[in-house]
Amino acid sequence: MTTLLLGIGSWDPEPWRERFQSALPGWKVVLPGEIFDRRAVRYGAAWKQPEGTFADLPLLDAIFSLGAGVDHLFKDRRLPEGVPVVRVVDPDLTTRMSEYVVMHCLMALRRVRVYEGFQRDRQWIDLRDQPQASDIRVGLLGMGVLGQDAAMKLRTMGFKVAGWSRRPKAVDGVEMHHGSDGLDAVVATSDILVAMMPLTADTAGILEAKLFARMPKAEAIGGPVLINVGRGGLQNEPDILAALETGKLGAAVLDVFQTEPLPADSPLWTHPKVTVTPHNSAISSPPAIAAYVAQQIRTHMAGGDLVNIVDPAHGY
Ligand code: NDP
Ligand code: OXD
Repeated sequence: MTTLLLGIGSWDPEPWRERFQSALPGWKVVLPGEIFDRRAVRYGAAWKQPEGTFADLPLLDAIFSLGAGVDHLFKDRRLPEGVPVVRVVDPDLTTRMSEYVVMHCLMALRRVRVYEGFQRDRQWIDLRDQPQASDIRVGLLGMGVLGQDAAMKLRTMGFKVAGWSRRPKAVDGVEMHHGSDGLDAVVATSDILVAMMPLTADTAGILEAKLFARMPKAEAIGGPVLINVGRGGLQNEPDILAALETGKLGAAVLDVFQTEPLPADSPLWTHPKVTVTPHNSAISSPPAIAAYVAQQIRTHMAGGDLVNIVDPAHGY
């Protein structure tokens, strides 16, 4: 029986199996460790799969990441070469991400953390100094599917938006920069810096002390704000903590971490200027993402092309 192999490491696989089973009637949906015919596996779908999940599958046609990112696949040393890796591009996930980014930019603009502190102390304080969104510059590191949607929605709220990509690109209403020279230009003019790019050999550790030192003072919002929704491997956590202490950063909103789940003894949990969320700024919802993958499988089996295949040479 034609088989889909689900390699899921950090989520409960059963809701995914159920969804795929109903999206692909007549298929067998199996998990690593179960007994199945390896020659029957035509497709794989993965989120943080156990190493080697997709090795020794002679008729494997494609592997689908169950998220937008694919770093979890490329770090598997036994990932079969030459099998296309497809990522998620889906409005459900994109919308969730933009909600998160716009919400945290608005919270920084309206000094929500400061007012929560006043409320805790029963203090009726009005800072009066209230910038408009149009006074605040948001820099988006990564201007792909997610960056471009967030840019459009941030502009609708009035923010000034700049973006950074690997290759030159034009995006309506956004001041675009690219390459290593372009990074300086974006960082130096971003009151709020949002990391929305993949973790690759080129981007690992990019959010570090030297970059924070180049951010503007952003006094209107109490200091520059870092938002990382990309990957934990982009950030140097001791540098973030040090920059918060010296005031190089005014606040950090972190959805992703070097180690996930974030260890209980991490000082990030309790830092008064840090917001921690559990890597859920844009969750992959089983109904939406299983439907997306199943549609691609049907198209491919009917002789059509897969879309949103990533380039292994660039790692995204
Ligand atoms: P895309 O591939 O559509 O966009 C990636 C962007 O990053 C592109 O603009 C690309 O540049 C840019 N980029 C990549 N490498 C570099 C580099 N070396 N220098 C400068 N820019 C670079 O990805 P998505 O927008 O769909 O997703 C982005 C990332 O968001 C994912 O890879 C994942 O890590 C993360 N994510 C996190 C989630 C969460 O819940 N926290 C949920 C979903 C995604 P170019 O345009 O030139 O190719
Ligand atoms: C993704 C994620 O890459 O959820 O989609 O991190």
